Amino acid sequence: VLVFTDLDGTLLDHHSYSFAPAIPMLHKLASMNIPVIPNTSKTFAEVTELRQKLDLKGPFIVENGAAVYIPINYFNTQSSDTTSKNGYWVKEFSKPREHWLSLIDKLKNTFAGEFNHFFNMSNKEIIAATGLSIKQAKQANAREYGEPILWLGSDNTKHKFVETLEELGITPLQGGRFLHLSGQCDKGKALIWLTQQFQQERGIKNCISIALGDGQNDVAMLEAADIAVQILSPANAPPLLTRQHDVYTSQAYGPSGWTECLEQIIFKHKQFNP
Ligand code: 2M8
Ligand code: MG
Ligand code: MG
Repeated sequence: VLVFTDLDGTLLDHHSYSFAPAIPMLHKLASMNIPVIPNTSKTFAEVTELRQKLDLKGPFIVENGAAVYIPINYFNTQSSDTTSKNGYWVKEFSKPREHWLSLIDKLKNTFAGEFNHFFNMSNKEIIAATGLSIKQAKQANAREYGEPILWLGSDNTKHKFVETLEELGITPLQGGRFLHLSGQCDKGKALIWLTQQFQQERGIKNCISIALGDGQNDVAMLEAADIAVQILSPANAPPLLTRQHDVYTSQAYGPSGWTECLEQIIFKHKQFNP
């Protein structure tokens, strides 16, 4: 069993970024040897700090599926499609940030004054938009692959902006606060790739994946997993899924809802217990 989890609005509270209500369940999953794999819009810099606080030692997925980081020697063999970087094996699914920044530059005249984006924002502006601390705001801006866009204009112009991108073959992903621009990657593709790595490594065909998320950018991950958990969010309506089976929806927000649904799943699938 593998647990793939979104962070903002899911394992972390949308406003306070606290994960306190999830601590007992994190301990329980650790005692059951079930890896908890962050699958998030956040950057490598943000996740490496957070996973220490969460006491997670395994792989993680950053910037909406743009890259998978596996601690070196977490698996016995390195997959040939990964590179080694900063103590991790890295599988990349997106072009670098610069690519998306130059594309955004080309759209600036057509959508003048309608949006701002992280590269162009001061730490103060990022803090005002997110409620992060200055250190966290810098880590959030240390992006390798994609670019978060803060929409200032109307829903109508935002819709036109998304259409323009889609005509260029780009599918932006909507997070709790920002529209994320990166390559043809999403949290679902990254989940599938990493699940295959676990299966090859363990010589088994059917690792059960559980995915938890609260936003539109989690849909691909929730569709790709064996069990999907929609976490209730104060910021947006639950993500619309096409699948009907093995879907749980939390009653509580964020980390409380995270615990609530994992308790139900573990109770229902008693075979998960060692
Ligand atoms: C951004 O991600 C969230 C994910 O839902 C959003 O779009 O609202 C990212 O910039 C991330 O790096 C940052 O930590 C987060 C802070 O709320 O916002
Ligand atoms: Mg979220
Ligand atoms: Mg997210």
